[in-house]
Amino acid sequence: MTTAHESVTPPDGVVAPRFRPPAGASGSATLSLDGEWRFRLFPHPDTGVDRAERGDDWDRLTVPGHWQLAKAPHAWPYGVPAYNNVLYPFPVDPPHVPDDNPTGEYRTTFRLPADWPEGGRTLLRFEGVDSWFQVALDGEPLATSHGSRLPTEVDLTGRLTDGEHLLAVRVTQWSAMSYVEDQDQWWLSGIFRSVTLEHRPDGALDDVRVHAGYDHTTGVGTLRVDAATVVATAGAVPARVTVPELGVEAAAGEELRAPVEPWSAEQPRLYDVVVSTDTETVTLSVGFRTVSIEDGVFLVNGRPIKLRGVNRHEFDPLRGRAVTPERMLEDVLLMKRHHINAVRTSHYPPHPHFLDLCDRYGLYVIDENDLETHGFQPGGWVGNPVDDPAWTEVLVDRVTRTVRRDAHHASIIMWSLGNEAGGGCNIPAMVDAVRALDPSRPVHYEGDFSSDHVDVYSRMYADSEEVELIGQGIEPPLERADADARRRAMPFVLCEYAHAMGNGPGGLADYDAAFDRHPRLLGGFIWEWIDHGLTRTDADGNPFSAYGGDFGERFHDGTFIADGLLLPDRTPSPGLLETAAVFAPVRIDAQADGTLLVRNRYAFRDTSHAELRWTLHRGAEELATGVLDLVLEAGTETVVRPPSDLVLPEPGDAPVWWTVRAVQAKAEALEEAWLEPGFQLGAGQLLLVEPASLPAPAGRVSTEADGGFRAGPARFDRRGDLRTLAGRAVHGFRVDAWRAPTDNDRRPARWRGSADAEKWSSAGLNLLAERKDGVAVTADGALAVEARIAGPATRAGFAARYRWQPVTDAPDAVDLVVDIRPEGRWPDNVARLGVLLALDEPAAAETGVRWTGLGPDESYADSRKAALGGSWQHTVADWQTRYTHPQENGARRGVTSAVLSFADGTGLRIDAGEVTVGARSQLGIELSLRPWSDEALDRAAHPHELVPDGRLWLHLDAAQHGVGSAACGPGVLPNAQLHAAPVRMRLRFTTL
Ligand code: IPT
Repeated sequence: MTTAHESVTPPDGVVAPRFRPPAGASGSATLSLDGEWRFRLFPHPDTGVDRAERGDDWDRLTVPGHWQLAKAPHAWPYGVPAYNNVLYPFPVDPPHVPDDNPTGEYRTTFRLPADWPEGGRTLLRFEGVDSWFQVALDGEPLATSHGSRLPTEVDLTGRLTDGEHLLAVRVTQWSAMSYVEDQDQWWLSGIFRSVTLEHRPDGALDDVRVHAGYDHTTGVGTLRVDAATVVATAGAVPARVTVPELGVEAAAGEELRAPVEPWSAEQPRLYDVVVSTDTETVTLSVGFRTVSIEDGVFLVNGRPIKLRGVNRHEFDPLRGRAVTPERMLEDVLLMKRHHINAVRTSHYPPHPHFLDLCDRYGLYVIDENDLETHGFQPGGWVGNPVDDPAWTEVLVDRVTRTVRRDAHHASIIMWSLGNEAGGGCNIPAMVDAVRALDPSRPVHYEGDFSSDHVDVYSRMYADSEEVELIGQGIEPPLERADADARRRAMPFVLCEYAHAMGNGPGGLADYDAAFDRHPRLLGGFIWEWIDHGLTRTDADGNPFSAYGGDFGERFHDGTFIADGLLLPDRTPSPGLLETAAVFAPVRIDAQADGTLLVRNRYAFRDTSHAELRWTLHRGAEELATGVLDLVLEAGTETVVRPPSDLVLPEPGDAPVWWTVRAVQAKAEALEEAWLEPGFQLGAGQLLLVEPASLPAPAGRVSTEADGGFRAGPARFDRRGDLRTLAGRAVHGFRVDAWRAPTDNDRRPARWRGSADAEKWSSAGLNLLAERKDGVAVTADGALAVEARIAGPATRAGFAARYRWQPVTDAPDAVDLVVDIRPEGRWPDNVARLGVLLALDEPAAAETGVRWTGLGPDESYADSRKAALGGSWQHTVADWQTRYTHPQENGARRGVTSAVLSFADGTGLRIDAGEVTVGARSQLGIELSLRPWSDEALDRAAHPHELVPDGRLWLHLDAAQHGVGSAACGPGVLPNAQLHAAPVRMRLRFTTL
């Protein structure tokens, strides 16, 4: 038996999908039905409730919204959100879904306003209902629909009176359509986008198709608007088209030509286009632009562009996918402010207003159809709707509704059929339908592995080495020569890459460099924009970001939902800051010959809006400043060096840097001045003067009465264990090689081999212990402590030598040279190499830290473009990155000195002298500070579970392993791997 919500037929009783002008474009009357509705949830679709039932005594629930989140973050009276990535949370048996199928009955009443126009037609429009629904007016069933992220219109003409009307909507959580809406996100149900009544005058502009192009050889824009009144009587309608700003006018269906400023994401120029009939006027925001593919290169307005993009799911930590216009604007502005120029609307059409914002602020969009059937993959794709003719009509309906809804947006440069939906007969059917409606945009679908049907070669998570081969056009061939030749002539896009889960992504700069090198590479979309952590409160009322399993779901995918560049509350993660630095339109990079390479990476604009300001600085101390007189044409580059008359100071206690920043010189002409003068468009620096080396220590340790030792502010017991430093008890001091694994460390690179974190624990790195092998005072007065550090059950270990020596004329200082030598067989990499120091400090979190080194934010060996040399300050609390799932975070690299200011007014200064890892010597150490241990960090499931333990934990590392992107892609590349190697570090501790 197949019930209505299990039927595989297109929506029924609805208005035929149309190229509807965007909301607000017409002056015709509308009435919003958003607000408080009556609601009851039933366990089965067969609710037994009459459609004429008003539900006056039912619960109240806000539309738009998801019923699971109706009382978030405190209560879940209507079932909980549940997170699945790939797998269906019900038996795979299409089109059937379980009997246990939460079903919401919604009721609202409305009256037409007194001034509602006479005549014409009235449509009821739903922008998005998840997943299947039936609509009844005044007890009479009118329509059934689906396509959660697509609009549905129901014609109410002839049914509306002056009186009150009862609207009843029954929504099921599961339906046959759940099989094609298996995106990696929370399952959330209900009327989650707006509901409106829309008046359509007779002779209205129901269907408006905009064809706008730009000829870059002549500078002429072309425009044709096809207008039709389709709701009542299908057919063209006589309409006038004017572009007031251009002073041109034509009849609908005729082509207009005029010199224009083209639209691009860099300069999102829009023109008002006014289309009018006798009864309706519609004002559209039109961008003139042409997308083309020539010689395997993707062009906008005749120029090659690069997509520096992100995958965006709609998400709000309290409202789920019911995102507000404010959130959408916040997303767009955050993207623009971080130099993101493209969005893939993974994996469904977003709220239409988001696309208005992309047009207006300038983002290239791949608009993706609401289609994913990933849950068939584990079963070898058997039964996949995408390869089943019974589904053709429904799938073509879906994708054409997408095109019709969104085609007027200049920002959309490609259509995407969907995501992870396998292959089969419905792929060409959808492609043909899309091309028939809109031949002006290329079609994308990554799942068409041989690119037989699509226009661009798309992949996900290919590593940068393979991308490099594809860029050169020398990737391994497809078996079929014709398919291979066709694909080899296509531009290449990474529809997903640089999986941003937790601490990461590492290696973004390697991809970006490849994109720049090869015209075939169109760029890509980082996975993904935001962590979908839903806010909930724990038993004590503390709010936290919940991921899979946190609502008691028994079948879920845990932390994998937290893989974005933004934390759930939209705090930019260090990964987003790195993205901004790597994607910078004016890239400034140090070169081996001591110069800076400045590249204008805009496709269309010169850099006259930017000022290149330089400073010569020692730490935070400014020594000289200036401005470089430089304007680069689009796509050009030049080399700059410090002015020849620049006077460099003698080496002092901090490195001297020449830092060049390209900054916005004047505000852009957008209404909301999102781009303020001073906004950074790119930055780079040169190290001009290394700090003076630390003077040799040359003091003598003293022996204490109890057999222990003293060296300046450091006291040791007779075994050579450090017991106090700077007047604080020491709870531990030893070589360390482990870190609280990141989400990337926990997974094998591209699901092959074993995860780094596993290798580390099998080598015992998470359980290291130290054995003292000897303690002696050397002839020159130093305390030399020999030790061996190793974990259980392994012969591998580290031989360490700590050499402590007081500093002549500096009674508050002690010098330490650490030598670490790996012994035995080591896994192919280790997490870190350095020393761990735990000091007694009740107010560890409030401890201030001022450091000279890279900053102000964390950086890792493969995520380091954002960090710049200088002097920075924080508290230990602020030093932490609160990743949604706690893990290693906060490393500051290149640290030559750090001053800790304790709550009691005392302080400790740490200086780093020479540091070598293997044969390589480097400036400074990597510093990490925490008010809790790595073990506690590793154990915590959520950041709010971490509580200071009364100690200050310091990692003074020579190096740390990179972060990579193994959570769903390549691991740490060879250029950022840390192998067990001999290490030497000189450190100096001074009590303040
Ligand atoms: C890829 C999906 O397309 C995306 O939606 C997301 O789930 C991502 O993985 C992981 O976060 S598919 C995967 C098989 C590469």
